[in-house]
Amino acid sequence: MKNLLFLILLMTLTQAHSQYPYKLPELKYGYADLEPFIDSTTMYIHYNKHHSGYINNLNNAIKNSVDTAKSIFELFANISKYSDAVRNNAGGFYNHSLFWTILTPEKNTQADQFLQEDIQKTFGSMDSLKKLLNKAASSRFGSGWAWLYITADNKLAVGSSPNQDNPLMDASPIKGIPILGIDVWEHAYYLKYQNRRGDYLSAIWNVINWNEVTRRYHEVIPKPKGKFDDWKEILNFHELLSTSFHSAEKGNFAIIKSQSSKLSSAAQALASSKIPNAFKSPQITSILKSLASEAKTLDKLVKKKSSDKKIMKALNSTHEFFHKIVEECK
Ligand code: MN3
Repeated sequence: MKNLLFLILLMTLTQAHSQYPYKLPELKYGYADLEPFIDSTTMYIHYNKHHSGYINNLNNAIKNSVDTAKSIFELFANISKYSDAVRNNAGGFYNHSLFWTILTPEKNTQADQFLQEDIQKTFGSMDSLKKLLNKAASSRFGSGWAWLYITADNKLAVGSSPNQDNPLMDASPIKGIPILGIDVWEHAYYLKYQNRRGDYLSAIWNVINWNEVTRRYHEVIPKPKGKFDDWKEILNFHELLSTSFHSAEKGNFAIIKSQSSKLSSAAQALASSKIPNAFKSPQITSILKSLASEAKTLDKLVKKKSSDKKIMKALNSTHEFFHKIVEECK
């Protein structure tokens, strides 16, 4: 638990507005931007009336007390000693501040490789995680929240809490640092979905901001330093290659057909890049040349509208050269 306390301290430093007087955080999108999944009236009332109300009540509940000098995380760490007014409104302040950030109108946000792997390892797949979270949310009796959070031993976990409680509170049976929270109070969905909490829970996945969930994940579990962090050309090339290669393997050639010239340029850029001293060798230089030439061939095949079979062959060979480079760099 020592770790957790340290992290909470760190978060206190990195998160703005985590101390009295608490303020309504800026909403980074418009009230109507999450339509049709979350309607504009609900957003307006939820943010301006409910969230704002929790904040005013929290400020009133602690003004003229020593608690004005404490961070929200210090309040949570001892919340069982406080009145219901402080507990509910401190939770209401924090939970909604998190909630707005993990929603977005932006399409195609994604968990990064590390969070994806962790989700797979822990829950089996992204789909099972969504099912688990929806189950936690739909089976929460009355008002509350469903959470994806990180436990003190750095494991992902799913659970729910009543009212405005959250996993940061000492009083909570589930403990850890939340990275995704779903509000299942009726005020979050009733105008549009009425009693159909399940429909709200299916819809919300269309507006989850995985970039922000990933950012919060790495606030707790730092990204491992990769051996290629100082060689941006190889990272660039790898990103393009991995998206096109894996979908082509499954028979989907749309990505490689639209990206072959980009991939070829990235290969040329890689071949002429400054190789970090740790990896310099005549072999590397020579394989980089072959890689660039194979990527060029691949691009030509795509432009000539060659068969998928020929394209796959060139893509395979590009992929093999890339792995030779990675192996050489050990
Ligand atoms: Mn709410």
